[in-house]
Amino acid sequence: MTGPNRLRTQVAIVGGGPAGLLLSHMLHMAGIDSIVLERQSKAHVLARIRAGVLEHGTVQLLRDVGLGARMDRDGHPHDGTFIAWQNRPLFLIDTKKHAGERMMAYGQTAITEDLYRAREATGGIIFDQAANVTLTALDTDAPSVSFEHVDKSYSIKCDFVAGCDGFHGVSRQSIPGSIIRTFERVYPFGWLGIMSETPPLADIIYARHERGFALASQRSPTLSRYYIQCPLDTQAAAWPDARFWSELKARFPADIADKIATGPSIEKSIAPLRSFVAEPMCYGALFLAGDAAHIVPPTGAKGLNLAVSDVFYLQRAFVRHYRKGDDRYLDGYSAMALRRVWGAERLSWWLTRLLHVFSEREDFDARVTQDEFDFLLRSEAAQAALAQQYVGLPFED
Ligand code: RFL
Ligand code: PHB
Repeated sequence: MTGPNRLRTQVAIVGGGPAGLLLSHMLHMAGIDSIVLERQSKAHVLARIRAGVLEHGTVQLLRDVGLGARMDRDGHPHDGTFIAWQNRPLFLIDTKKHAGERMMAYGQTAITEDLYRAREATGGIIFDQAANVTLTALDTDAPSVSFEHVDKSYSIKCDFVAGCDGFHGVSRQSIPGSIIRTFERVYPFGWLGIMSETPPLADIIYARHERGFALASQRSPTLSRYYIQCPLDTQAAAWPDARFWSELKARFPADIADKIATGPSIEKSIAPLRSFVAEPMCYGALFLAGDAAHIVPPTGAKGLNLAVSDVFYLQRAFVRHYRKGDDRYLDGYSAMALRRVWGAERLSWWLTRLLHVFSEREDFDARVTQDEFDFLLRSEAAQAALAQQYVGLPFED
């Protein structure tokens, strides 16, 4: 190991997922330099299959920063998401009608590819396979980040550190325990997801059935994404494709199940469900964004969208700092970001409770949940409230 090699940048960004790459791209557009440190290889980052549904604000922001071309060509805009509840009429969370805005099905994998391409085209510095990333002197005016790459060690002097390294990253853990407070809820089930090269259903549909929750989603006209609620100890190997398809179809009404085109899966994985928030989202020169600060269960499709809104607030704060010497947005970053975070946490928690089967739930709770859905079917006001939250709250000025 040689080094340390000394580097200097304005913003050191830990994590090269969507939050870190988008921040780096937006800072570059504003003339602010950054270095991105990513633990995994680029191939690994681009192979991860995750989110698929973008809020209107996310779509607009990606267009505004020059990342809209492929999304507008290949993404699938839609008027909302359906809920197929066993023995009840099909219900649409109608974002077009109640919020005047549409959503977009476009995969996180594709967004990450678009971001990598944009950063590489403009000479962005991304160290992938960066090992032992360590944040130091965060509460001083000389913060730094050290790491190892290939057979060299490096130390970056910077003005700020952006912690965009996801739930398992080092950034949040670098905040002293006496400063940070965390809030958590774990759910007694996960989602088993598959990707298949089959034409998807025309719409995104959440299914609520006594056998458990299921979801039909999409990535392209020839690529489908499906999920089923599963026990936490489920092994993907115990779910050969035939078993998955038959369980999936059993959870949808027969007329929808008949339209699901089956075929070999090209990916199969299990994700546990968790709600988590860390407060505050900053400490000295460190600012957290995305999954590094908060996790939502995927039921509301909010995780990636929250990462994008955090990045919007954070880049604006850095731009004000460097251009105008105005730290109002930096000082207010955590409080402003957390207002949006808690809104999404509440919606994701509520939809998760509404749509999943909790085996330990008392009969009383099950009836109340049933009534919540029946009220939604009857009440335009409840429909509008859900649609406004699902489509995403506007960014604050
Ligand atoms: P990421 O994507 O986890 O990226 C963090 C990056 O940091 C790297 N890293 C480190 N780098 C350097 N040093 C370290 N010590 C490091 N530790 C970690 C990691 O390798 C990684 O590359 O976080 P980010 O950027 O904040 O993005 C968040 C989103 O990925 C996440 O919220 C969404 O995927 C959540 N999500 C969904 N969000 C939506 O908005 N809409 C959806 O439809 C949606 N569906 C989903 C989802 C997440 C899912 N899973 C698998 C949890 C569906 C699923 C199944
Ligand atoms: C997805 O397409 O992966 C997806 C869609 C809706 C969700 C979560 C994930 O709520």
